[in-house]
Amino acid sequence: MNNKQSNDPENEASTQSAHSVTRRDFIRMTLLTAGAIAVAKATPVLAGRGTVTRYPLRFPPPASPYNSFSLTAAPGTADLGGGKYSSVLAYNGYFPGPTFRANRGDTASIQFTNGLSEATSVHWHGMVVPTNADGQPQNLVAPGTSYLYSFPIIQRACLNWYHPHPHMETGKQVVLGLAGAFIVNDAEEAALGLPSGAYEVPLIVRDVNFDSAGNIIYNPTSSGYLAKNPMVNGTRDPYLNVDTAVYRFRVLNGASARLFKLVLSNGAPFTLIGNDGGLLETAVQVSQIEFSPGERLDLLVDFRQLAVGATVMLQDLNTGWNLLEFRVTRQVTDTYTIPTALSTVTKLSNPLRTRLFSFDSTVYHYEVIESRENTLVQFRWYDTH
Ligand SMILES: [Cu+2]
Repeated sequence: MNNKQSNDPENEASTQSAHSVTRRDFIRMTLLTAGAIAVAKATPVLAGRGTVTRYPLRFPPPASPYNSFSLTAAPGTADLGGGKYSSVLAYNGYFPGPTFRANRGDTASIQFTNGLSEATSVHWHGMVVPTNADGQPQNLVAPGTSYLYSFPIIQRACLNWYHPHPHMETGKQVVLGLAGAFIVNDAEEAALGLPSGAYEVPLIVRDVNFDSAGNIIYNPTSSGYLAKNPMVNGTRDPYLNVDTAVYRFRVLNGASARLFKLVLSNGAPFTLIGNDGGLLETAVQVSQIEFSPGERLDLLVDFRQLAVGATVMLQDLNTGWNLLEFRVTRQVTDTYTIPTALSTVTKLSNPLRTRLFSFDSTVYHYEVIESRENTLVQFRWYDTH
C-alpha cells in the first residue's frame, strides 16, 4: 500500500546558454531531423473514451536477474488483447520480456540463449555495465549459442530496459518484440515509501503496424518506423482497473521513432519524480510531458479524488491516441504525502577537457563540442547537400 500527496517545487533549471544543447536534446534533434517531423505537425484530436473494446493491460512477469537467470530470445506468439494473436519475437515467451528488478550493490547474472535464426545481443539500456556485458553490436550472440551477462549494479535507482543491439537489425528485433524493463532499487528510494506492489506499474508505450492477418510487421520508411497503432505492455486498446490511490507509473517510450506527449483526459497533472537518470531532487507537477524513444519517466498519478466508476484516459497529444484507460473500480484510503525532497543529485564539476565529435553522412554533418564531462555545450548542424 501507499499514501501520498504532491508538491509543486521548481523545475530543474538549465544553466546552459541559448546555443547550448544537452545530450538528450541532441538525440531529440537528431530524431526530429531524421523524420519525426511528421509527428510535430499532427493535429491532436482527442477522442475520449469512445466505443473501442478494451482489454486488460498485460504485465510482463517479474524476474530476478541473479544466479545465471535463464533468458532466451525466440520466435513466439502473443495475444495482443481479446484473442488477437500475433507472431512476435519474445524473451522467455513473454511480450514484452520479463521485468527485472535488482538492488544497487548486487551483481546481475543472466545466462542468455539466442533462439533466433540470426545474431542478436542483449543491451542493458541505461545500465552502467562493463563493455563485455553491454551487448554492443561487436559482441553478438550467434544463433543457437549462449552468453553469460554479468555485471555489478552500481548506479542510482531508476528504470532501465534491455533490448537487442545488432548492427542494422536492432529496430526490427525490438519492434517485433524483444524489449523488457530493468528496475534498479536503492536505499534512498526505499526511504521515500513510494507506491509499490500493485501501485507501481511499468508501462511500455509504443506504436505498431500489422499486416492483414494481424501480425506485427516492421516496415520502416526513410523516416523510421512511425506506426499507426498504439500499444502498451504489448496490449492493444488496454485498460487498467485502479483504486482511489496514488500510483507510480514507470513509463518507457518503447517506440522506434515516435515521440509521445502524455496527458490525462481529466486535466489532472502528473507528478514527475524521475527520469532516465533516476529520481529528481524534487517532485515537479506537469500537465503534459513529451518523451522520445528509449526515454523513461517516473510519474505519480493521484486517483484519490475520483469516484468509483470514473474513467481517465492516458492520451498522446501528438497523435490524439488513447493509450490506456484507467477505470476506478475500488475505494481505498490512501493518505500518502509525496516528500518534498526526493534525492540528492551530485552536480558535475568543472570542465575536464574539450572534445569534438563529428557525425557525417551523405545528408548531414553534425559537430558536437563537449567541454564538460557530461554536458554538450555546442552543437553545429550542416546540410551537406
Ligand atoms: Cu537502447
